[in-house]
Amino acid sequence: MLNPDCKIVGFEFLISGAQISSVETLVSSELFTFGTTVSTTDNRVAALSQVPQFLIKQYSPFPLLRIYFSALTGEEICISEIVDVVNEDYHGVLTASGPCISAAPEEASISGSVAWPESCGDRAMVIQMRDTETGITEYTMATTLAANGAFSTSTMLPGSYDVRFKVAGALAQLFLNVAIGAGVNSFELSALQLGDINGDNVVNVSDISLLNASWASQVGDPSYNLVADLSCDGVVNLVDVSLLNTTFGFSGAVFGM
Ligand SMILES: [Ca+2]
Ligand SMILES: [Ca+2]
Repeated sequence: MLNPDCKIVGFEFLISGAQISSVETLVSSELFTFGTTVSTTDNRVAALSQVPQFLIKQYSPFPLLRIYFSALTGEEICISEIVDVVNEDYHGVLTASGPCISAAPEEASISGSVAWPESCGDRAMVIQMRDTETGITEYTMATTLAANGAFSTSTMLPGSYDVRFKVAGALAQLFLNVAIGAGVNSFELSALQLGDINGDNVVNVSDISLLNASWASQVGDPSYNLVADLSCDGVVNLVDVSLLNTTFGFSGAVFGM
């Protein structure tokens, strides 16, 4: 609301693009008390002050009402018609409404990179997003770590999240309490710790067993397991055992309680 020329005692307008359910007054009752009625059948909001109160002149726009809606019915939410705004003499005054607002929720996505040998090629990756307020894991997104070390996700709602990255064969990394805003959000992962061949986020004897199962195999062999080929040189051998030993006993990040 902006009323630099006259005091206001009442107003009535229609909303399009959303099915409104209720309104809340945002003006202090010490300044101005008005009874508000809402017609949900035609999305009408009307208000009239209690005599002898009026809304004093406002020289910059200020929030008057918060309008709650139960459903979106269009791509934009608009004040489709201002029926009237009435001044202290109960005369109608000149009115205009601002632009419509988009009804589409804002969307965010993640894009990131990590140091990754090109010889390792594409690798499966899972990104999980846990809402920091509710503790609910809102998104579990399967994506691909590309041979150049880049990855990205589909869209999500902006918010505050704990974000967990798990690349197949590597231990998970966790970023806590990240503000994910509209648009692309960038992440830089630290060096991946390889050796989690069975994918349980721990490097232990189970992974050694799987490495043994593809021992001396090469790319194309039925027993070749690319996740066991930690060095990405196309063969599973002692080099890979040495690499696995550097992370043996380590475990990756998990969402805490
Ligand atoms: Ca493991
Ligand atoms: Ca190897």
